[in-house]
Amino acid sequence: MSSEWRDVAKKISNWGKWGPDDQLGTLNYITPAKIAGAAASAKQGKIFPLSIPLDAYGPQGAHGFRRNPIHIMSLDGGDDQAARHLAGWGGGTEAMIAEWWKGPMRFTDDYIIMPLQSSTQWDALSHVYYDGQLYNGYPASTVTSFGATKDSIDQVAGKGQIVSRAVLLDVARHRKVRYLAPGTIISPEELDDVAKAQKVSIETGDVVIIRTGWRLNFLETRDAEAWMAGAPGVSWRCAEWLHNKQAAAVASDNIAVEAIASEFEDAMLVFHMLALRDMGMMLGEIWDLEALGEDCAADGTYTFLLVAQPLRVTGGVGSPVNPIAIK
Ligand code: UVW
Repeated sequence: MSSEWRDVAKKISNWGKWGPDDQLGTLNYITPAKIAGAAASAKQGKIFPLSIPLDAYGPQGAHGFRRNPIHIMSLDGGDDQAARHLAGWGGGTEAMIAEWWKGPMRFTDDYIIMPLQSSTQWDALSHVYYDGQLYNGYPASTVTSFGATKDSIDQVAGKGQIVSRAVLLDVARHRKVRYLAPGTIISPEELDDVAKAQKVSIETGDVVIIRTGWRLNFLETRDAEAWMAGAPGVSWRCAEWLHNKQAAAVASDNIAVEAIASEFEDAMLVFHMLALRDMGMMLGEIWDLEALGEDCAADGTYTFLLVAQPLRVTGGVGSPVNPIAIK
């Protein structure tokens, strides 16, 4: 059994750094001065939405606990004659539609049913735990059937916390491939090489966004199971790299930021454990970085303002997000 990652976990732990009650973790690096500075990196008025479509055709496979979002219409354009057809139906529905439909106004309504982790998303700090504890030492039992009472996504959303400067590290373009080969593991040394080639440095409070091109693999194959199992991504060793850079958060275009193939025989998703639980660093997953990557390569500007507020889901352990990069 390897204890190497546990030694690193102790070294990079941020527990207590922002006080015993902290639930924001490395988002604390985003100060008002940082936000004001980040706003200055929006110079050209170019906007890049970084979410994938929120629909039933996304990259979630048919495994146990997640599905693609399901969108259902509860009132549509075919309900124009609803008041006439409901005459005699009785109850509140007939009365309401008769009243609301008496003039020319009609409206449409819809629902979305989805796991909060099934599309472009943020993982909240309560999404992963080990040895019975979450970030900052809270017991895992604080994530109850009613939701996370500690380290939840609404802690972040309620404070409007995810606005900062972001840096795109385009690993796929650096390697001159459309997307990384299945199972590729990105080392911290490679992140340094990419940053150097792009002439950017990571500053305290930056959101680091790593492009693997893996979104293109899904669009080509539409094979959700293979897309997850073969996902390239960062090595567990990149957690310490991000810690040393004092990054505020990290995001990527794959399913887990890290490569799914484990570097340890006896532990999965080690980067998740180190980032979320030990460092208190949120992970952004399944982001669409294609248009942004092309633009950054074209103008040589890999830094921008990022506005990526999660939904304010009370007790949520994650949230869908439509991140916006502004150059
Ligand atoms: C897990 O893999 C547990 O979660 P995600 O990749 O959505 O963070």
